[in-house]
Amino acid sequence: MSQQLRVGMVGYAFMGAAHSQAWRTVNHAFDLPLSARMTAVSGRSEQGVAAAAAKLGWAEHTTDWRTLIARDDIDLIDICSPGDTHAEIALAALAAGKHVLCEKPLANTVAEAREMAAAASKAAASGVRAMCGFNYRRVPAVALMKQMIDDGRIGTIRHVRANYLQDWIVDPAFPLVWRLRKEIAGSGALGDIGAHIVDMTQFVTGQSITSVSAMTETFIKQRPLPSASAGLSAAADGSHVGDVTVDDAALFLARLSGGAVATYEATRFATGRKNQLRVEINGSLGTLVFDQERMNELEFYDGTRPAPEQGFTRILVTEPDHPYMAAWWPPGHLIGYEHSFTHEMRDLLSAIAEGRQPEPSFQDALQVQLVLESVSRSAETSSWTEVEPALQPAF
Ligand code: SOE
Repeated sequence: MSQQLRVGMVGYAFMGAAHSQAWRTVNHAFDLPLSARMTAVSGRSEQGVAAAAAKLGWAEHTTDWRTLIARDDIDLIDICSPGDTHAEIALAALAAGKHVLCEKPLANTVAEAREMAAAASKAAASGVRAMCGFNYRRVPAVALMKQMIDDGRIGTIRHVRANYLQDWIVDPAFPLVWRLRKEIAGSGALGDIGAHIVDMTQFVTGQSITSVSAMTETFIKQRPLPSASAGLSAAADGSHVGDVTVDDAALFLARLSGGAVATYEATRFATGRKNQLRVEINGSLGTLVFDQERMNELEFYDGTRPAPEQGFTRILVTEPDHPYMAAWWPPGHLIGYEHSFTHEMRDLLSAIAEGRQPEPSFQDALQVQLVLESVSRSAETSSWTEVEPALQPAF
């Protein structure tokens, strides 16, 4: 019987459900020295969190996340709550000697992200680990993309072209939910989905974004207040609408540390695109393309082949020697979005068991936060903006 790693999760909405599925399956899919135990989940609504515990497979539930941190029978805190809660919960958990998995983006501000990265670095000295949940790194086709770039298969990288397109708030009648309020979410499409393509492109290329030139747009400026409009009161004129205080779309040019040039687009107004994350990397010897809507495939143009044979090939990323795939089905049988979270938990449990730093670390996530902040500043000033380096903490 492997040693248990007892988990307490904060939040039980979309990411809480995705993480729960991963905690339920990780030890059935992978042979690991640590076995996850879903000890307790916390949420603000007693009725809601009780139902979530039963549905998602948590042994206990609470309405106060602080009780999870106070328990000596919980080893890891998994933060799946909105961005305005990440810093307080992570800092308390690290101070209590708990490992931390925190959903992306790490925080709502660079200041919070810095404090979290410093606390994680300090905690690491006593074997406490912290990781940020950029799950798309763990899609097998993305991991294969990184391997092929690292192996030089497309040569020197010239272009990075990354889009993350959604359309769930195109309807002006869609209510003013928490993701549309800066004080809770920190930013809009930029931090929610732009963070993913920033992290993914830096991960697969091994290059970091050094400067940006950006624009953002909020197409619908006011929206109806949601029925349970916590923290919102009707407008002074009695109307039940509220101001959208985040970006609906963020677009930016970028330069990367290894000389590549890049374009990024993150929007919630790409009508018809439900969750299309697409990254194309052009190199001196070839091109690689990942499209989340065809997430079991990788397109590869090998410019080193004899001219008559050149063309884009479609690699079906389901072979046992493809990243993570030996755990699943025979070749040609596909996996889904939820498997990236199971792979995330596999890598986190392995790192904890082996006493090493899981990636992306809070320091890696701080660097993403610095890019996001530079994009916002560039959009506000309509100017090219350098990305401040994420200096390692003093200890
Ligand atoms: C946005 O709606 C969202 O849920 C992101 O927050 C997730 O990170 C992404 O994986 C799916 O879309």
